[in-house]
Amino acid sequence: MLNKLKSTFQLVLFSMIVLGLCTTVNAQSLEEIMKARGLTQQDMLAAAKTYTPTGKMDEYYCFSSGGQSGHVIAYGVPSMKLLKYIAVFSPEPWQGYGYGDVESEELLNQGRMRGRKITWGDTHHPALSETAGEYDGKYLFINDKANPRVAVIDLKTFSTIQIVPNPIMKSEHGSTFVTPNTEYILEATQYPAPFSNKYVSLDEFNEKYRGAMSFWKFDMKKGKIIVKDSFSVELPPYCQDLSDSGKKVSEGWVFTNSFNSERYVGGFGKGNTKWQDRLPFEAGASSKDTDYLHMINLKTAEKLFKDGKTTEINGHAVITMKTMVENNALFLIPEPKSPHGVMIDPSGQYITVSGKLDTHVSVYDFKKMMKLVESKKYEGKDPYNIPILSMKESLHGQVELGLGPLHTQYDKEKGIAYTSLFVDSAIAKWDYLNLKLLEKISIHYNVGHLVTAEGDTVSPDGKYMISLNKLSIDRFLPVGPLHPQNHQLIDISPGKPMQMLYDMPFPLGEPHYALLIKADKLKPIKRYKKKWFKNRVKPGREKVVKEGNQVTIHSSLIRSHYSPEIIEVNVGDEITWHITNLERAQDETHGFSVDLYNIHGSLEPGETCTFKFTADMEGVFPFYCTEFCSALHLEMMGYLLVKP
Ligand code: K7E
Ligand code: CUA
Repeated sequence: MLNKLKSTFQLVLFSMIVLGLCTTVNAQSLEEIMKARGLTQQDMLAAAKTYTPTGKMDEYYCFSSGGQSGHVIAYGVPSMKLLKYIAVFSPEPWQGYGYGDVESEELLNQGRMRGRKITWGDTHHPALSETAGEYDGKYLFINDKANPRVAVIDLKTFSTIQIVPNPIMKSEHGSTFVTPNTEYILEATQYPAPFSNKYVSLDEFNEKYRGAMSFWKFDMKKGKIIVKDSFSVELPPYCQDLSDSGKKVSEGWVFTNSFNSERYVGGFGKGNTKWQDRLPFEAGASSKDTDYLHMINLKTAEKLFKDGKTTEINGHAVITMKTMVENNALFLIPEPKSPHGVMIDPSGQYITVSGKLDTHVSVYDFKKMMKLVESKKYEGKDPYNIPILSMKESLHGQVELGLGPLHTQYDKEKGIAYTSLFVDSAIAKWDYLNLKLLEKISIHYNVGHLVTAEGDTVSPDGKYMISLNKLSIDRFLPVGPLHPQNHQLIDISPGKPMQMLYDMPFPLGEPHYALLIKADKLKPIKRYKKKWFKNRVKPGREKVVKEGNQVTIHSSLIRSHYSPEIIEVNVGDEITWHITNLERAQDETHGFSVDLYNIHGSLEPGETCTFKFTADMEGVFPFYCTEFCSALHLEMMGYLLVKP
């Protein structure tokens, strides 16, 4: 409260901080603003911590999954200013993604599954490429839970460069996570299904339905997943959930948790006319007290793959559970039931698992787990003959944090972690070495994932945390029954209580995970290089080439005209239209739309795009630049004349 500020001097000083001015501001007016807008001193501090004056840049990029939009969203932190929607699995017209541009159509076609083009994705977990366990700012990866695929995004251009469908999974979730030098991108199944594309009765669930962990080999130099060097490990039909790669002491191992190790298959529908006759999935899937944390030896799996100890399924190499077990490369450890989240601490030794239905968070000690593995001390075997390690002997300990613990992130300070509490609508700060709850902060409302600055690397930054909330209820102006979600920025500076700084509505889909990376690690380009495009049109070499019904247009554009401007073709002609933006000036993007043909492109400085379509409609079709690129932008147009 203002009256707590004892002297005018303090008020002036405070005002200076808030407004970031070097000169003395009018204290009276600041007081008036606070009064008029009902702002507290805390509010003013939060404003000062996030306000980023015009022209000033943010300290971090946040890359958030875009949920059902199939996109990824980038925004700046601490300002929470939106920067870009990166089109990945869904067409996006502004970026000219999926509207006739050959390159983007090619990408969307890479993502075909069983021959079908899929034009959306349910993105959950972004991962940044790492070198020695640190973000290197080069590539971003994202998964599609609904149609099991992973995508590669180049952070030089903030655009998607590859989509790889999973040949054996029917749904996935524990993806994307990378190994410490991005040798592999992990992808784990969610809902078990047969690896084949054939019908298999649910009566054969235990025998024929399977989970898996796929290891996509990534080539950092080429910026590409090398499909033929990638493989999967067969897993039991438990619903594998989230995954994480070991680091430092646990490097070479990979972890994924699971739910429904009961292998319960529902429910109402199958011969049951009343749902009361059988438990629905959710109840049947949580009847046991524990599920299984899976522990996979990646180094051994890689060797087995290279030695050809695999089975080919749908053209993809799969290592069976049997082979993995025979080679001491697959283990299970009980974990509190229906967990969600397995996160490895910066040292690689401690693994945090939260059971949604348990108030405790369990901290496993990798060194203890390895002792059990090395001494072959097993508590038993699961129905697939996989050795089970003792939970008690693997645990470092458990801490009671609150209701519905989900995901964990780490702090710069040793031993400090943050865990989201879905049911409590809070985030707990706790000490996972000494197993103590330290502090809680309320969020609004129902947090899923949370992210701290570089919080899943070997050296987290602390400073900022973002709570990725599922509900926003009363935080924003109402927009009908479908509310935006709410990203809340929280100050986690050491030695002070956590402070809520900012609410950002997230209006595109339900984001799950997000990552925060230091802005200076990224080096995005300002214009495309000529040599990247084989169909580049040199100025003065524009032309239209007709061979039968094949029409190839080599055109260029620069403020404020297309060359050529008039194109005459016959109905049925097949058009290949190469367009080069000759601009060198920063941010001088031109658009390209052929009216009524559902064609739209974004020609960024130096870029060449190719559009392919059949001129199957007779008539007159203006084409024009859709970006307001200059004073004569409206004049930047031409005609496509299609003769009968
Ligand atoms: Cu918790 Cu898909 Cu990681 Cu949603 S997931 S929140
Ligand atoms: Cu180019 Cu408008």
